[in-house]
Amino acid sequence: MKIDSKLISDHNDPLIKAHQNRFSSLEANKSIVDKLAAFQIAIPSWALGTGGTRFGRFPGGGEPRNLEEKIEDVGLLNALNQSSNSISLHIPWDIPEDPKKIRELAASFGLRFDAMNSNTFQDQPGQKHSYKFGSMQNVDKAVRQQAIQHNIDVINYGVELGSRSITVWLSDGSTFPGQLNFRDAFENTLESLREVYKNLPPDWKMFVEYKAFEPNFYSMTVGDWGQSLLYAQKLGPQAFALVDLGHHLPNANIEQIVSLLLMEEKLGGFHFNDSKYGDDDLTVGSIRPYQLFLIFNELIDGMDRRGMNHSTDLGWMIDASHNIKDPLEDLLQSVEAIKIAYAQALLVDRNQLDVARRQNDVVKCQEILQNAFRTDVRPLVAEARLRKGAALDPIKFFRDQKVRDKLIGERGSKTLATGL
Ligand code: RM4
Ligand code: MN
Ligand code: MN
Repeated sequence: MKIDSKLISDHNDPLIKAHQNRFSSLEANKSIVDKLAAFQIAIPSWALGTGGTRFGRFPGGGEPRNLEEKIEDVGLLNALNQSSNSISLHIPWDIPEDPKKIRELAASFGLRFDAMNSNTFQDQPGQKHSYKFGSMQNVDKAVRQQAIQHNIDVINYGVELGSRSITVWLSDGSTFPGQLNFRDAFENTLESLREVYKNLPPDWKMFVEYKAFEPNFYSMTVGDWGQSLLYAQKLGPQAFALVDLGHHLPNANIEQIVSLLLMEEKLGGFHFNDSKYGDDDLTVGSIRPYQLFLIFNELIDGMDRRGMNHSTDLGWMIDASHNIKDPLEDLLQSVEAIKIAYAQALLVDRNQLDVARRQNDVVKCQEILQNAFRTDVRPLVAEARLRKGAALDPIKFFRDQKVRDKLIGERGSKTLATGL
């Protein structure tokens, strides 16, 4: 389904006056609209269908049945918000059978391919060795070799699609004390990652994503930012840590982690989501919007200090699972939440904050941060959309145009998307 730009202007026309009134109160901050317009967040191919828990899954209708339809869905999202001009693929859930065609299809929607993701956390039909006891850490060299080769295959697919990075998330670890020699597991994993790293094209990045728990519950071999950083440092300049917001132990200070990884030039990218308890993969900003703002505050501080380009120098991606909401509406909410947090963080008066810190004026420091956080920046985000020809209110558009019903009409009510 392609969205006609005339439909978007018809949607915007009756809303524009109210928008202009709201925007006028933020005129003083209009310089950040360009930054907001440039900021793009990649959509994961595995989050376009309904997710589930280990207890059950309740699929909705009209879910994309194949990679082509997933690309269409991301094209649709991007037409509505002009903020997601790329898709991130998980292999083998989304193998591009004809990469050239797939690349052209994506380009016809104005999309490119973000990070490629490998999967050595599930066994695939016909696979020779099992990952039951880990992949890159495995005590058996043949298993490690299989995992290495899979990652190399993923890079090769990515090269054909024009991607420039691979994200390696390993479920490796142990579930019971004594099961694993921690050092051997680390060293096997490092050696395996090195083999993959050797196959990186020179303009590629490798993201090493950590996670504190699940599916292993006693130890994880890439369990926290310290371990990710160790791997990334040992691998070389093309390797970086990747922060998934749901992968920390409760109450971790993620903004501090981000700040230090940036300082070490080892922050590669982000998987945005939100959570209450663990890797809940909920809509970004639905539970802890203040934390998200604090993270963006550190991101901007650290990136500006190093002269980095906000929109292109780190990998920005959503990694979520939509169990009870329409996946497309959920993704629109997530992208909006990210842009709101980014806009609020751009409002922080860094000079004033610096002065207040030097004076140990704790109250003032908090005031500065919270003044920014409590500013309603939604008109700025909407203005950025408007300038790019997107919808002022993407969810309203989605509902008014009955997009889901149309997708059900095209694809049927009993479709199942690959993914989580
Ligand atoms: C993991 C992790 C990875 C994602 C898989 C599906 O928990 O977040 O990034 O690829 O889930
Ligand atoms: Mn992730
Ligand atoms: Mn996760």
